[in-house]
Amino acid sequence: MQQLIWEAEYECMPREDLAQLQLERLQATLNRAYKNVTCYRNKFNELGIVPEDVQSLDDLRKLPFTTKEDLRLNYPYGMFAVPLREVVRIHSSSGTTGKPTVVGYTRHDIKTWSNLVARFMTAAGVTHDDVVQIAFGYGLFTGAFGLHYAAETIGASVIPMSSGNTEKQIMIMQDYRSTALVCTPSYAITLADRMEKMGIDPKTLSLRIGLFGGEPWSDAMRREIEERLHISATDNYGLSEVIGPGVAGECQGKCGMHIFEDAFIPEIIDPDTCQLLPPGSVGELVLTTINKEAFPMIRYRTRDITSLDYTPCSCGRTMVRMKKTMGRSDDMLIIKGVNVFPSQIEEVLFAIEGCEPHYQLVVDRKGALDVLEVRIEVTENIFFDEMKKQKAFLEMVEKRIESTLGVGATVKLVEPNSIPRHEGKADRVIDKRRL
Ligand code: DLL
Repeated sequence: MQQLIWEAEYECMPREDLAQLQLERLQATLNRAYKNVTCYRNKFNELGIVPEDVQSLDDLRKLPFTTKEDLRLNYPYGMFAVPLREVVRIHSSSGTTGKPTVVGYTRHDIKTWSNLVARFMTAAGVTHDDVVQIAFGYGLFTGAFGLHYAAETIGASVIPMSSGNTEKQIMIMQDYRSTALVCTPSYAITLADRMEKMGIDPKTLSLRIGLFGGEPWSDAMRREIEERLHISATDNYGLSEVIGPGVAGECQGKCGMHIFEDAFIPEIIDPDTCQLLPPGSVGELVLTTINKEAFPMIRYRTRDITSLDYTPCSCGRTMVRMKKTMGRSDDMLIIKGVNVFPSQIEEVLFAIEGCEPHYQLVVDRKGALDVLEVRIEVTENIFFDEMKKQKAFLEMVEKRIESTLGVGATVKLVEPNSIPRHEGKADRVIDKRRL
């Protein structure tokens, strides 16, 4: 019964039925957006398109893309498809430059959102018996409220701890016997480090599941978190412009995040040419919302680089899976002509014994070339080892980076605890070219 309340019945739908549902919802969304949002109407008119031109899902490709720039130009409420009096919640993107983007939800949207997040939390193993500690910051960021409402929808007990205050966070985890942890993967590492320092063995806690999202993280980092916190760590993805968390989440098979296709239509495009790419290709994820009222997004360019996997999943869900994202195209570094994502370097570092999970990338320009320095914290043992051993270690790390990524980097060892720790999303790149 509960499953039906959350609309989870869509998750195992035959794909032909899903396509029919998507088309009906898409047509209704396009009609509302065209009628109520000047920006969409103008874009459609420029191309000579009306919503009735979309008669099949393939027709989606005729439609114009929406970008962050469109949201900026229509700041704050220009993209809303309902009057403000119907909006019950306002959130904002976590962008650090320029004006933030503003997103709104009707009462119905809040219910849709809670159901979607409840679905990935359930897929990850959360039940009404869980005690869910939310360590995302409460505020304009969508992370905390998104998971909070969903955990309540499931009937779990929610601890709205918010971010930071790491020692208190750990004390509450112990005393209130939290079983599920919600935060960014980098904060999970910060928590593990602090527990180690405080002499607390995570095995003595009740924690069993981690629901991590909001930033890219490698499989190597997942293994590290799972081992150190003794939990099952799952990934979930979303972005405020589209809904917040609740776009996609992993099931317990952990082989990609199921995108909730009854609410979003995903496409993969080449970020340079904007051409649609065939199934399985790596490219930029484009999302269209099909059941949101206040803030419909048509072909929104997420800038996130991933690929879609349509092969059947052992869990029985028929919804497509997106691979862990490599990061945003804006975060991609081009070093000596080679495209490098910080998450690829993370994968290499985490596989090396003696590297702590704390690193920083410094990009600079020497003459006409971009150069990369990888700063890594090392275990106390290696740091205090004699110079010869340190040198051999550095050479080994540099070789691994070069052979995996095809580009050279200078590796520098830094003192234990010298790289800033993260309470929310990690910021690991110092780009001196932009200073
Ligand atoms: O980070 C929404 C969210 C909150 C998702 C909590 C999951 C959990 P924004 O602040 O708008 O919204 O940032 C969205 O963060 O475009 C991605 O680049 C990145 N991102 C989010 N989740 C993941 C993930 C929230 N699981 C931007 N893996 C997105 C990789 C992610 N990147």
